[in-house]
Amino acid sequence: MSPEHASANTGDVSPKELAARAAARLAELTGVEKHDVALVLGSGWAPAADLLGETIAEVPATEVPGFSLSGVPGHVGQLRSVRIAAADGAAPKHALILGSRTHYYEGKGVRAVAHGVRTAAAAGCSMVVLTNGCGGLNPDWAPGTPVLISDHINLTGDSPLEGATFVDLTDLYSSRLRAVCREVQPDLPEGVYAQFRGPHYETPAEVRMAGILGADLVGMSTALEAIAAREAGLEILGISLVTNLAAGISDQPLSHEEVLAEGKAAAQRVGSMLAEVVRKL
Ligand code: 8IG
Repeated sequence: MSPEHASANTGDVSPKELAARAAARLAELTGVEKHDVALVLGSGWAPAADLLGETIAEVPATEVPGFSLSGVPGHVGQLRSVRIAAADGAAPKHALILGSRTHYYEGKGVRAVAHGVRTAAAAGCSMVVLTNGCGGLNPDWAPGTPVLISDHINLTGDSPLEGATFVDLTDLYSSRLRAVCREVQPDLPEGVYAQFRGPHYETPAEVRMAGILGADLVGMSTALEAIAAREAGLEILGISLVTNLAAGISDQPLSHEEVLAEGKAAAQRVGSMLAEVVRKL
């Protein structure tokens, strides 16, 4: 193992310490001492990064302790620092864009899943925007519809927290931040997101089950990250992009290609919405 990648050997370090090391390295590589808001960009959201502001630095995730290469096509393994001009002459904000989400289904464990949001907190962020591409249960939500996450149902059977960490999850997806989104786009729908383990999509029966349990959206990310983000003290905004109707809601089978194509088509629209929201935060 080369010295540069010796950081991958981090089994002996606590998650919080590893995040602190990642934040320190990030500050070194980007030249940005403190970030204000972090964004995790999921399927279909990557082009939004270009609309947020001026890119100050872009760093391969593999150069920062605790991050590893993404195994998913369409997911970019880059960490980006973006300067966002403030709306009203106030000081500019610095956004940290995490383009390299580790999914639970990759089997790297919950620490790897939570590392991005923990690094964001260690880098000084007070908020995180968690985005994803997902399946929708509401037949009125055509592919390409952005939906605010109002709450989640964690169906992974796992937690990113260890030990007796009894964290309150009331108002996990900040109603304050959802209201900011509605200032930008008043007709934004909202819904409950169910995180399945994946990587397979659900069966139609599982989608019906999720609906009975109270879910409007089904996906493979976000809930575990939101829990870790809350524990790390971050305020959370969750936005899903419905890229397909969930299995059995329409009579079409699901394909990853369809998911990527829908994401691409919607990226520009949701990207400019997100940029406007972040300028208001
Ligand atoms: I994009 O229909 C995307 N991700 N679990 N189900 C689950 N994850 C998804 C889906 C979906 N679409």
